[in-house]
Amino acid sequence: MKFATKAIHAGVEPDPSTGAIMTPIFQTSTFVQASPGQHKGFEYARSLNPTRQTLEKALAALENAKYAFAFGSGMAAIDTVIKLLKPGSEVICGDDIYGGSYRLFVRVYEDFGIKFHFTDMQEAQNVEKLVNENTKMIWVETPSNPLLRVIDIEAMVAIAKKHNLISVVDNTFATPYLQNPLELGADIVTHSVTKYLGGHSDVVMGALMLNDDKLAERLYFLQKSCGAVPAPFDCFLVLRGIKTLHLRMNASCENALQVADFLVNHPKIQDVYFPALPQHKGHDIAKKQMRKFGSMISFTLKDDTQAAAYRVLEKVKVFALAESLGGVESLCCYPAAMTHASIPAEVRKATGIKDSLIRLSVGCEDAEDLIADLTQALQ
Ligand code: P1T
Repeated sequence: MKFATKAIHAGVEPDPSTGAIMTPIFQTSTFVQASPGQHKGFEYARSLNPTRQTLEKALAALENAKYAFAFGSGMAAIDTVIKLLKPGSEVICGDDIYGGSYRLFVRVYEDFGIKFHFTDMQEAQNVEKLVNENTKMIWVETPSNPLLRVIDIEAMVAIAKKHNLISVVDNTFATPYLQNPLELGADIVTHSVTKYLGGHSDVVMGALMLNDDKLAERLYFLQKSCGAVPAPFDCFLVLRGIKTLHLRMNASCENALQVADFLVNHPKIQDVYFPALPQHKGHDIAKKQMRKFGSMISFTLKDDTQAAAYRVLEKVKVFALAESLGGVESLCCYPAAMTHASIPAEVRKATGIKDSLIRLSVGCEDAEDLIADLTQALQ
C-alpha cells in the first residue's frame, strides 16, 4: 500500500458490532471476563484498549514497522526507551536535541547512573570516538531541534551495528511521510505524536515503532508496567489526524520553501537553518534520506540580540508565539527561553544557539499571508 492509502486506512476496520467506519472511543477502564483469564483480548485499559490498539496498528503501518506503542506524551515514549538501560549504561546523543529530552537525560537519568555523551553527530567520527565498553545506545534526532541539523542515519546505524548498540531515531520533525529510519536500519523510532501526526494542536502523545521482537516485548512490558498510556479520546483524535498527514505535510513543506526563500533574501536576516537550502550543511544527506525537507525553519537576525528577536516575536499576527510545532497553524518560538530553556546557557551557546535564534513551525495557511506577517514583524 502507498502512503496516502495507509494514512487513511491502515489499522482501521469497521467496528464489528455496529459497522461504524470510525473506531469508537472505548471509554472504559476494564473489560468483563467470562471466567478468570477468559476474555476478548482486553483485560484492563492500561494494558490495552481497543481505540489505542487501532491507533497503534495505524502508527506501525506508517513507519512500515511490526510494532507500535502509544504513550501519554513524546517524553513518556522517550522515557520508556531509556528504561531499556541499566545503571552504568552510556548513551551517545546528538548535541542539538529537544530541551525536554536533554532535561530527562541529564536531570533525571544521570541520577539513576546512566551517562549521556552529547556530540555533534554531523561528523560520524565524533560518535565513534565516544564508544566504550559501557555504551549501549545511540540517540539521534534528525532534523534536530532547533538548529535543523541533519544526521546521516545510515552512518549512525553502521556504528551502532558495529558495536552492538541500540540505535534510536527521534523522527518527530520529519514524520513517517518524509523519513523512515527503520528502513535505514535503526532499531527504534520515537515520535512526539503531539506534533505532525496529531497535526491539530489538540493532543499530547508519543509513540515508539520498531521491528525487533525482543525489544518490542520489553517495551510493551514497560508500557503496561509504568503506565504512561494515552486516553482513548486522544487516540481517536490522532486516528483522525493521521488521515491527512500527507496532505498537511505537502502543504506545510511547500509553504516552508517559500518562507525560507523570503528569509534568505531579507536584509535583516543573518542565517537561515533549513535543510532544503543548497548551502545547508546537511542538504545532501537530507536529499538522500528524506522525501521532502520538512516545515521547520530557524533563523537569526543581523542584530543578534534577544531584544531584537523579542521585538519580532511580539509583532507577529498570523504566526502564534507558542511552544510546539507540526500543527496546521504556524507557530514561532524563541528556543532559548522556551523549548530549550532547561539547557544551561553555556551548553546552548556551545551548540550554536545564538541570542537572536527564532524557530518557525510553518503550517498550512496561505504562504502569502505568512510572508506578509513576517515582513511586517521584521520591519
Ligand atoms: O511534548 P511531547 O509530546 O512530550 O514530546 C517531546 C518531544 C520529543 N521529541 C522532539 C523532537 C520534540 O520536539 C518534542 C517536543 N517539542 C516541543 C514541544 C517543541 O516545541 O520543540
